[in-house]
Amino acid sequence: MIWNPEKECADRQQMHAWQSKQVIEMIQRMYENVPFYRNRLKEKGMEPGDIKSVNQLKDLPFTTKSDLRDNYPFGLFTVHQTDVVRIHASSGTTGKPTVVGYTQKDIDLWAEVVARSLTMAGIHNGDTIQVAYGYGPFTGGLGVHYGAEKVGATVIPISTGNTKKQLQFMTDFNATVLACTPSYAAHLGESILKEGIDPADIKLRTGVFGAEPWTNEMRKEIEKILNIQAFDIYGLSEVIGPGVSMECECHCGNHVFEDHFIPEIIDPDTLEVLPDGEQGELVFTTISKEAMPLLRYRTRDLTRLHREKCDCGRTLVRMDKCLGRTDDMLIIRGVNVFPSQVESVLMEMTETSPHYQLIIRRENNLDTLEIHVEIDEKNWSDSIRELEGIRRRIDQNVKSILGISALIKLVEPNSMERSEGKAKRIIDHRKC
Ligand code: DLL
Repeated sequence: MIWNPEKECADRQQMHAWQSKQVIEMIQRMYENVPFYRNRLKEKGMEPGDIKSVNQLKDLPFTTKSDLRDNYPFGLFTVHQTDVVRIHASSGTTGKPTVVGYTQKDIDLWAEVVARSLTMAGIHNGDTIQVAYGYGPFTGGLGVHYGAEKVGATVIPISTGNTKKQLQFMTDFNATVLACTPSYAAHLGESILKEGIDPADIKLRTGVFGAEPWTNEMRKEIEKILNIQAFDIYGLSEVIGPGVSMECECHCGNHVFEDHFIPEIIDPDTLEVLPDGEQGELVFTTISKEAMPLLRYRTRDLTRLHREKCDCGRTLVRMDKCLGRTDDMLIIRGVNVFPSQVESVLMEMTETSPHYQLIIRRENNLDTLEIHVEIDEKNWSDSIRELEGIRRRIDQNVKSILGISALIKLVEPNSMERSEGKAKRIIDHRKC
């Protein structure tokens, strides 16, 4: 089923016309209400009347996370505080959080795009969805919650953590859908086995996982341990939260709800727009949000766009699975390394568990990469020779993918800290 066929299956011409109309209105609103945008447009010698079509987006100025921080907390709001019904915030690792405001219409729009997303994963009013994303300033919990209610599903708003209670609710309330980060899904899967729960008591059918990068190899692992079909949901608080894009049953990239969020891919160095199929930084312009619309917001996420026909019937542009951020890209001895590359190697091996961490140091002016890998319970051994065999295989596979060597350290099953939200995959001592 398709939640909103008119928008999700629109032909390109219709979509283009809709986007142009919305962009023109949005620029006008930004110019009138937000000094920051007014100044940025003036610096480019532009006025709202100059914008006639969405094709001119490429000539407009970008917005960055530091612009959001500089205008903390409400400097980019285009509406009066009396019209703002909700505020979310994401805490960065440093400095001030980024703040997002919503009018009632924005909240309704958010529920609509999440309803479209859940429907894309085959979720319906007969389902019971356990929402194990965090509820609070983070957008995961409440974002998925409202969309799930909109499709008529029964929501278990359990939030993150308390794994025993998660498993109790999952079995007692017959949850059919699990929504959480992929790393927490992996942890819940292994906890089912550890707690001695009969897999027949778990009725899960579908997983809606996102908020952090995860590879297709990790997908296979989670699907196996939970006996479900896993779908990728993408989003960021600045744009709205979860529901910016979603994977359909064809699993060939995430459909972007481009009638609300227009994506572009740029070269992060030259800032030029790249053609479809080329990898670069994802940029979003929100064209229907009221409280805090964003003009060409640089997400720092790296991906590609595709417009080939999808077998599901939707015509919405697709983005590839987003496997890293420009700020997660490690440069180690001059080589670019993403944690997702390491993940794909580890998840292809049967001896490793889905828990790993990359530790980077600088010693005598040389970068070193240490990879801590947790071994699967079945493969943990007292025999040094056996463990050394596993270590050597990981070493060779990592080297062939990354092109540099790393120090591989095997750690005991269940010894690494489990994350309930976004997993911390990198510890970079060079930045400490
Ligand atoms: O993580 C919103 C969300 C909640 C998305 C629940 C999906 C599910 P932020 O905390 O603002 O918002 O973090 C946004 O997380 O720029 C990406 O780097 C990363 N991210 C989100 N979804 C995915 C995904 C939420 N499916 C940042 N794959 C984004 C890879 C993702 N990275």
